[in-house]
Amino acid sequence: MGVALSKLVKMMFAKKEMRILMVGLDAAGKTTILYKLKLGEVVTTIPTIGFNVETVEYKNVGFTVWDVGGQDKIRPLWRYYYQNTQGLIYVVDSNDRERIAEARDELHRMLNEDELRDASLLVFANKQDLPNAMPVAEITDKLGLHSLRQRRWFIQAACATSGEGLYEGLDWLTSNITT
Ligand code: G3D
Repeated sequence: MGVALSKLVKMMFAKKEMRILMVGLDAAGKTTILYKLKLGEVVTTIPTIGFNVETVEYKNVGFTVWDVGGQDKIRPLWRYYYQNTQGLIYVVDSNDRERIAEARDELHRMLNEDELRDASLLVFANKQDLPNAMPVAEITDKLGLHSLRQRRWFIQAACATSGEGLYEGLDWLTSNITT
């Protein structure tokens, strides 16, 4: 009885809608990742001027993707997408040394949002195929990941164009999401 009940509870939770947000600065490689994963049809919507959102529904999981950074006036609209978010994927262009500080600031700003308090964080250190790409340890340091408290996080080296590292990262995320 006890076991059956706990199984049922697990199944009910498995059916729960959940949301994964994938964000990062523009040109980090988010769209490339989304298409490479072949989860389904990617739908692009523009809820308001200058705010472009891509979504894919895969089973009971919704993936929502947009560019962080830029205009302050659209930021409050992001909150609409924070609800039910169990996983945050942050994509970084490992080759973009000029904007790594901006990428760090944007990441920490999002992590400070109350509704993302319990979301697990997966960072894709993307574009590892490029010869001048910063290695994972350097990106970890520059993003200040070690300073994160009470947050489950993981950084994965990736190359979105070849697909390398993508499934390893998602495996971690799905095993580390609180349902
Ligand atoms: P975004 O959705 O985060 O804005 P995109 O970024 O997916 O549009 O990618 C921006 C550019 O980076 C694209 O090039 C894309 O092909 C390239 N890119 C994405 N991932 C990788 C990678 O792992 N390695 C390399 N070398 N390039 C990558 P274009 O030329 O189409 O703008």
